[in-house]
Amino acid sequence: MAKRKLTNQQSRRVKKRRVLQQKTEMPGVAVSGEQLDGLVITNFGKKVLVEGSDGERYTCFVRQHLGKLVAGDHVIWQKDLEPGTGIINQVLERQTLLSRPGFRGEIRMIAANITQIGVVSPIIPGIHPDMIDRYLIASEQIGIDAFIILNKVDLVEEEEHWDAIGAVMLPYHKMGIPIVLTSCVKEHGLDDLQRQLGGETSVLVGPSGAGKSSLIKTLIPDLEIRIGELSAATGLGSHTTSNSILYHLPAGGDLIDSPGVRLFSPQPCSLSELERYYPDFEPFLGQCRFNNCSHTHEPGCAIVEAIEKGKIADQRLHSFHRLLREFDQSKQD
Ligand SMILES: Nc1nc2c(ncn2[C@@H]2O[C@H](COP(=O)(O)OP(=O)(O)OP(=O)(O)O)[C@@H](O)[C@H]2O)c(=O)[nH]1
Ligand SMILES: [Mg+2]
Ligand SMILES: [Zn+2]
Repeated sequence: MAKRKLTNQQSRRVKKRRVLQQKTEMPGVAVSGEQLDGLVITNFGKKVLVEGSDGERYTCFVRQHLGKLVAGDHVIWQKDLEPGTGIINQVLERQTLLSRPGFRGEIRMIAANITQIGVVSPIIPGIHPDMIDRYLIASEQIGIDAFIILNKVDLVEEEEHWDAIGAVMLPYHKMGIPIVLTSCVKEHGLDDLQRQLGGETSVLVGPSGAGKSSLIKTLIPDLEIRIGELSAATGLGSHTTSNSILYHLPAGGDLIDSPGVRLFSPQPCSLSELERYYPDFEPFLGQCRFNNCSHTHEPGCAIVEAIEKGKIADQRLHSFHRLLREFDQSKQD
């Protein structure tokens, strides 16, 4: 385990370095027809909003063979005749990509070249550990870090509620995952959040209404104006987020806002791979009576025993079982 962790950490560092390198390698000076480097701010259907190395935004067509693009993509593009427009000729290799399976099994991209995932969970109506676990698994699959934002702390009315919140969050705390408490209404926890985001390219994920866009608005004071500019460029409104959008943070780092997802799923994987994404199971793995134990109904299951002794939280095995069933189902489809 210790060895694997080290390797994971190393690969995270390498990925982060590559993302940063790709950014600093972007040359400047824009001349018409010249191949330029750009950063995809958002994809709005047939066109893509690109930020050139001059800091200006350009509405670009995408050459058909390139497929879909997503916020965070690094591209090579050229200016078109009409001012403020361009054509994307190439997408640079993505160092990281967060995606999810769509309804028809197609891949839906959420953000590219990210170095960490911020899972936003509103405290009210309630924290869903299943949802948190799914994003933690995705971050492990991609090989980047994750942290948790508990938003809307202003809505907690009774002190006792905090005990319940503490109990749900304990497994994550023990796993060493950073947890930030925020309120957009009371502007609480923003310094902590800023610290967590500094120098990284992060994506905020979580259910619709969690407050992802609100958090970004509180972090970027002049955002209202920029959202206006963006809506004008894309023709989209600015309420429920429908496409991922990249923002530069005034204090450093980039932050990608993503549309709320009702039920996010990580990439389907085998039982033994899934076990690896539950570091709290690790001390007990290999101790079940059957070596292909699924930790559901088998006698002599060391994981179930650890739960009975309070060494693993119930909620974790619950999310594990749900994912196992879901992955089995997807195999049969
Ligand atoms: N009380 C309270 N309300 C909040 C807080 N943060 C956001 N809200 C409200 O929650 C609602 C949803 O906020 P959004 O920021 O649009 O949520 P979102 O996660 O971006 O949602 P999608 O774009 O649909 O995925 C809005 O009415 C916000 O005003 C908070 O800290 N406290
Ligand atoms: Mg939003
Ligand atoms: Zn077992």
